[in-house]
Amino acid sequence: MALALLIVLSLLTLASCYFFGQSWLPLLASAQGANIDHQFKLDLIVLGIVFFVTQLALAFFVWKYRERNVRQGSGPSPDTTTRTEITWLAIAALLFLGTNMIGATLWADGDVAGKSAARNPVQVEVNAVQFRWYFRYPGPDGKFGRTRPELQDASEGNPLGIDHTDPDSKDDIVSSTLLLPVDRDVDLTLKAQDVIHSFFVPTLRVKQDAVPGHLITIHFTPTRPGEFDVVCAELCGLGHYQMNAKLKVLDEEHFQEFLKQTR
Ligand SMILES: [Cu+2]
Repeated sequence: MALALLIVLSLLTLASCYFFGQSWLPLLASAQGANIDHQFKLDLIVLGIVFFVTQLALAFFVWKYRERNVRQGSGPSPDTTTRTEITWLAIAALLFLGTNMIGATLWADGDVAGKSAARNPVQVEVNAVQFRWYFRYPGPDGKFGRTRPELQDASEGNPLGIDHTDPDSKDDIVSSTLLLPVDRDVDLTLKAQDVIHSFFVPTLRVKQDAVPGHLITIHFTPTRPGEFDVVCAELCGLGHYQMNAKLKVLDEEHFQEFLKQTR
């Protein structure tokens, strides 16, 4: 029986390592995504080695310490066990803290905080509302017009509650598709009208919660023209499954055309 367990555990471990060794990541379409993919792979390799070694050790010990007539008191002393446990705990803590700290730096890279201001970023305000996305561009003046919650009315054609008496709002563009130019820095400001949503574009490796009452900024550079999925990654209500939109990454010329046409 112990031998059977040894074989089954070893085979399961090898099969898991084989499947996790395949590439599961979607197409990469942003400049920052390469670092995130690298971090994913690093985590997978480090934790994969830990998984492989511990599972094989488990299989071996199941077999080695199988039930049989053993002399009492021949096991390791309690002192040895405590020392081994402390060592393992310290290694595990180092591993998790280490990978977390690298991850935190990567996460901070995607946080705008004035980072891209000097490079003329494309500004878009992302509005999440059960169960739709609205993308607002500031227009040629570069300023978003004022919004007022009491003016929000999708049936009146003003889902964001834009105050049309504000001159800055005159040239604002609202779109249900996110259009962005390729190879230019993008600053998104995330807003939520009702509950917490999560703006997720797998190909950009961008995922950030949109929280009511907060303006959350993220930053990235699309590197590949094409059409990609924008989904909500936070269970936000009954219609959560249909809360998706399209991201179209265009060359600069077509992007400028879109801005002109919709004005
Ligand atoms: Cu949602």
